[in-house]
Amino acid sequence: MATERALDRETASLIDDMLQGNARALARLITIVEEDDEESHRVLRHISPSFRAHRVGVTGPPGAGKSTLVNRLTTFARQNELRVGIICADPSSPFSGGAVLGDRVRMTQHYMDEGVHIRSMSTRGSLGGLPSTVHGVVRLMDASGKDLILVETVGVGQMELDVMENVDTVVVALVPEAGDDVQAMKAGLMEIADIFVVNKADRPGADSLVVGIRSMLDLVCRDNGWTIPVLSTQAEHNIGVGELYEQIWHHRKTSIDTGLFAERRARQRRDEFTAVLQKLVTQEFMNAISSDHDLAACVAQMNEGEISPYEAAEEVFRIMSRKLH
Ligand SMILES: Nc1nc2c(ncn2[C@@H]2O[C@H](COP(=O)(O)OP(=O)(O)OP(=O)(O)O)[C@@H](O)[C@H]2O)c(=O)[nH]1
Ligand SMILES: [Mg+2]
Repeated sequence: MATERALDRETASLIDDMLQGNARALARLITIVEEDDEESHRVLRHISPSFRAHRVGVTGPPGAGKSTLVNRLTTFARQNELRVGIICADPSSPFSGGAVLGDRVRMTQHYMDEGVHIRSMSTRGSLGGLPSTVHGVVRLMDASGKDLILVETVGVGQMELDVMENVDTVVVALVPEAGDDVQAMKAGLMEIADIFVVNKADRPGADSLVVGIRSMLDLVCRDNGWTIPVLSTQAEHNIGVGELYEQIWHHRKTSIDTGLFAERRARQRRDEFTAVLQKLVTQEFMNAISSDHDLAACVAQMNEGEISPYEAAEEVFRIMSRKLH
């Protein structure tokens, strides 16, 4: 299979440089991994199997102040001499209204800092979809020696929720002016949040939103040793973000102590394994179909409506399994 081919010399030396912390090598490897093709798999196979960094997802509705929070959290991390990786996932979505430029403006102070690597990613052009490319980029950032990786998504779709399934701590940011959309969204976000933040607490309605979220949380009590905090922040004015920073590390420590951390990482590894395996198997089967007479005939029958897609898939699977044995 093509993925078994060795890395070419240039990529191998990029990996060496990246492992030494070279930012240009990291940026180039991220570009390779974003392509989500065979080369990308080859790169990721050479990366450590487990994560060193703590990975934090920051999600919430458009304009909630996620990037401003990420920027402030980065400042705290840098004060503690941690190296930070930032991924702004899908900034080109119609929901976030050209946030790439905005994110750059909000994070200018960190753009010049060698201890911070910022990457904006779009879902477009990625075969495996946003979640798998984000995982790959997180892996690279981790391998390059980052201590804290912050992933920002706009929490609206399944893809973004999938990204959040693959971090260690999920921060959900909401804002007081939240309308009905956010009411609906809150239910989905409720399931995944480890920490709630009511940002823009300088606006009216913040206190009652905090109370509202707390009472919703009382209803969905998760008996896992972690009480989900509901914090209020003013990211713009750097108020309350210190506490958020503390709570992130507190969540890490508590979930390590209770065993949830290891459980979560094991589940993520299984999911990632299944996703990669599915992709490889599908690819291999598709290649086989185009070069094998029996398989092609079976698919042609399905195309003509003579047999059902279920029948065809099962028949292809049967023929392939026989070949593999
Ligand atoms: N009043 C007020 N405004 C804030 C606060 N925090 C952020 N903002 C402003 O809210 C706007 C949106 O902030 P961003 O950080 O870009 O929000 P975002 O959630 O990353 O936005 P998208 O990525 O586009 O979804 C900016 O104009 C910020 O300056 C706050 O605490 N109070
Ligand atoms: Mg943003």
